[in-house]
Amino acid sequence: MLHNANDWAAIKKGATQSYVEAIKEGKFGVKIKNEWKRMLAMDVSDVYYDKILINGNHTTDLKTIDGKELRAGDKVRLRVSNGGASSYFWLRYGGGKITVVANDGNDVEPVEVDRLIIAVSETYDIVVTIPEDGLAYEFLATTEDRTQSASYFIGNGVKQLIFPLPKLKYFEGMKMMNDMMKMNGNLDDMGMKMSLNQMDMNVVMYPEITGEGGKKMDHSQHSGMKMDDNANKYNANALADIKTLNYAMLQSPYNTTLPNDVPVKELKFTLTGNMNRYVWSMDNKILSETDKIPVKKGEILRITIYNNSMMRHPMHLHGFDFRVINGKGEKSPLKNVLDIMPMETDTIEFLANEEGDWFFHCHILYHMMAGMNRVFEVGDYKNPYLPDKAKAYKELQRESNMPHFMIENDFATNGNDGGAMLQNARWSLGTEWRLGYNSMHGYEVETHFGRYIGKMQWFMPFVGFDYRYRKMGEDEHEKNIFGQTNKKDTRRAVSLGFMYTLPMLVNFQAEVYHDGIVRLQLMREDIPISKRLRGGFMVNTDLEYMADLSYILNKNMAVRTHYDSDMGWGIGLRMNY
Ligand SMILES: [Cu+2]
Repeated sequence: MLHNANDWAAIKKGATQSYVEAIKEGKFGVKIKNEWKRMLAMDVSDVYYDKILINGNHTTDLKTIDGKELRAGDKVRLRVSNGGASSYFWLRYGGGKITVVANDGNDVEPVEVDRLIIAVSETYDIVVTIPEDGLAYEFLATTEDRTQSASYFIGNGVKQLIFPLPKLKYFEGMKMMNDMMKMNGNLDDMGMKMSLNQMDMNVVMYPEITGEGGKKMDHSQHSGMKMDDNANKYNANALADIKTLNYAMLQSPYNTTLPNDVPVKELKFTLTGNMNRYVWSMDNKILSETDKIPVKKGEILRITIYNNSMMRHPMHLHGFDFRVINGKGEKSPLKNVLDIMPMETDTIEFLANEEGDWFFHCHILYHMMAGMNRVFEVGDYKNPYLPDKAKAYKELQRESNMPHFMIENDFATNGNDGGAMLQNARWSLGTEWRLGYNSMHGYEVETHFGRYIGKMQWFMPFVGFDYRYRKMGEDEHEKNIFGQTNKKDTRRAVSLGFMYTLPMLVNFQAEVYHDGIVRLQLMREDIPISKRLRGGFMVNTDLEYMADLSYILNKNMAVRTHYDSDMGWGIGLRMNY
């Protein structure tokens, strides 16, 4: 749904990455290479929200605690839980350092940082200090895409604001993705062993770490560190004086080792998915394509997760805290949500000593609903509230692969152009129509039912059904470039074919009809010319062609003008849902 709609969310956030914007920044080559590798615009967070709230308010003043007025030197402990559906937040404080003392409800050895990012559903307990009387210091939560924030002012007096985070350098991010993305859609870490959020490729987009676009920051004070030093290329803490929390810095105050005399079950998962169709999975399988994973009660489950997708995923486990293997040995920290960035590999382990069906899922709710989940079935438990376990699991599988529907139509001066689609993670039922206002222009409806293949889902074989009616003159007939002719006014045809996404995001479609007629077609929609202007084209071997331009007005409307070989030139209003 998110990605079948138009680019309204990106337009609202000022996050579009169109050709015009790329040219202005001298990054047109980067944009073209990005599309050559079949990637859409960089997407830091998919969804646009109108407002960000802390405890229900956009701005909050914390002046007293338990009736006692806050004063200089007071330490305030905040428990910050990220209750967002899909947003990560940067947490920063205007009154000095932030001391992290607990994570996901588990104590950690206090660690002092300048900032931290909190993943969806993570919890951090932090301590901040009021440095001076007469000021109220801002604690600011900013969305990862830096377009929204909410404030919490701690102390009494004049509001002391913290500087807002500068706008992301999207084209730098795009360049980085171009380097990482292989032509086959897999990611290449270029020899870096990435884990625990220590290397953050996104730093290339952060002006406060890597400088304003183009010019590099002066890092001469970091002796022995060169900018092109591959080992630290994405290490935010090595690149700048801003200290950012990562999971390697978390240490439990207690010994968290698991018993060494119980069996260990090792599991490996690869996080998979693709932006183009917004399908998210594990090992390229969604929940509805997998069974529950049986675990014996009392076993240790050790899980290694590799993220081979382009987005970060906050993986959450129900029922247990797990140890994060982060180099702290006996004092490995306990967590129940672990954010895994693209190309990272992380290992977690826990003692499965509680019977039950335990959900393990990405906590970006849109990914969860897309099927990026598994269920661990620990022991053979009985739950009086769940008499039919098999049926309950089927229901969960169904819910995590719900079909979504979209429809659009261009009400134009030369006819109606439109389409409708019903899709889930694998299957697609789509129909397109071109309805002229008279019989010479004709009516055409094409329906395809297909299945997407592969992790990137560039390939979709389908069966099709075409209906077209066009009143032709006496000696007129339609002839394609293969010399095959259609003499009939009315044509009903069944076909077999496939769609394939070519570099530059061009869709190639090949189709053979039951009467032997062959049709090849090239098509691209939504070419991002400028912030709101989109172009598209279609050519096929029936010698039909179409070109269009549309200007996005809002989430559901665009003004569209197009030229069609059957119906000529037209202008209209395109509605999409
Ligand atoms: Cu996810």
